[in-house]
Amino acid sequence: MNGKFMATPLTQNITPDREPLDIKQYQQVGGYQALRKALREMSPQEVQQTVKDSKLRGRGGAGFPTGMKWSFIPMGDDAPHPKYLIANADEMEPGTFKDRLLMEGDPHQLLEAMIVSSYATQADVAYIFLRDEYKLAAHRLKQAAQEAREQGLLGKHILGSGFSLEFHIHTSAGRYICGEETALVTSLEGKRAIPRQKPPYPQTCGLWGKPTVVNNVETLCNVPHIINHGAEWYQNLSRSEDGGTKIYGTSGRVKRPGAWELPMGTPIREILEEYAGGMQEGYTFRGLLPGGASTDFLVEEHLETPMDFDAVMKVGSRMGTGGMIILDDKTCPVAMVLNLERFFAQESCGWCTPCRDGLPWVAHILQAIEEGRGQMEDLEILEMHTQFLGPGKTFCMHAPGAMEPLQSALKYFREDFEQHIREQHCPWRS
Ligand code: L3W
Repeated sequence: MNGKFMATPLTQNITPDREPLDIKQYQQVGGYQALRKALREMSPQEVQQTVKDSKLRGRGGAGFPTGMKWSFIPMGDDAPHPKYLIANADEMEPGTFKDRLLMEGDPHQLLEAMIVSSYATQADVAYIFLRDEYKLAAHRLKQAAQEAREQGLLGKHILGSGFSLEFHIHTSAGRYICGEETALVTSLEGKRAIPRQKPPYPQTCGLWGKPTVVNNVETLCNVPHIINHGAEWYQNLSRSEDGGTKIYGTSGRVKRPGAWELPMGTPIREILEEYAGGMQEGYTFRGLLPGGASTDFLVEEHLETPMDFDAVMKVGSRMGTGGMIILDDKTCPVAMVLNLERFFAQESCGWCTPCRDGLPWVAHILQAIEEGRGQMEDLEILEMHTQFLGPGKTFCMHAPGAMEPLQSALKYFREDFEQHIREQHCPWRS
């Protein structure tokens, strides 16, 4: 899966075109050792502290410190039960396919991670909230869970300890907003998937009002390795302040679109040129969205930026999921942004007015510009919408996320928008 960099804990067992390891093979390469160690040698608080010390941050897009998130879960005799742990596997961010690789390629790794993380937070029930289209992942995870149950690694009194865990796989309703943790929880309760007010955060008031941890799949998969090798080892894998590795992805007109597990903080140019092989013949790089569609464009001047949460933020975007979408010179940036805004408009849950009505309006204006019916004033209207639909103006971060590619396209590719309007047609269409 990767080239010269060998410390790839998350993907070391994944080989394309091969069936994932069965439980026996997984155990032969050290699988379930972290679970044994956690249950036999560590208290839940010690597991939490080790993850905190590792500086693991959430890989779903927001980068919230994982150990800190766990520390908000009520512990001890007075804690309300049942408590829940949910793996957010509703991977629907455009350009993002890292969690799919992890689940299809090494399902036992995720299971072990969830059992250890449930022990750390003393969860009674664990769910995988899985994107409906991920049929192969569902099949392999079900098979892995069955094997784990048969070996006493899941269910009652795991490995003869006092810790028990009920486990379910839930396939999602097929909406992007279900990946937002409170909409996910609402959907899992069988209701319409709309986000809830935060605070209270799910850690104190989540599924059916009970303490709930929601972590991304890639985030969780780091946990067994941190427990096996320690926080310092994990931190040292990284090239930046944030610990560990990151699965970066590329899509677009690069020579080798794909995903690579690399040290956190690997510079963007290195990922694009050494791993993705640079641009295809005849195509020139114009920009990229670093972490799925709901992030701001970066351009040539940003290519030396290390891909980590803080460094990408400093240059005006967010690392997000690390699934980079590349824009080339033969693709119309207006058409690209129109395509994204149509997606976001369709995926609005419809709960709050600015998002429900604003996103289709943005898509409508972009379509007019793309089809050569735009006016210069439309650019001001689009700019205004990036404010009307910005942070704090809507119930959740769906619409503000949707405004990130638009506002940065208006900044970096403004001349392309103006050319469409001046010439009353799309220069990329004959
Ligand atoms: C306790 C506080 N907990 C924050 C927790 C919170 C959550 C996590 C992150 O969106 C982004 C979004 C997408 N006390 C807390 C606290 N937490 N403050 O930390 O929370 P938050 O609100 O910063 O973000 P979020 O709502 O979880 C995630 C962006 O990711 N994104 C999309 C990714 C999509 C996928 C996918 O399809 N799989 O990953 C890409 O950039 O736009 O901004 O757990 O409870 N004071």
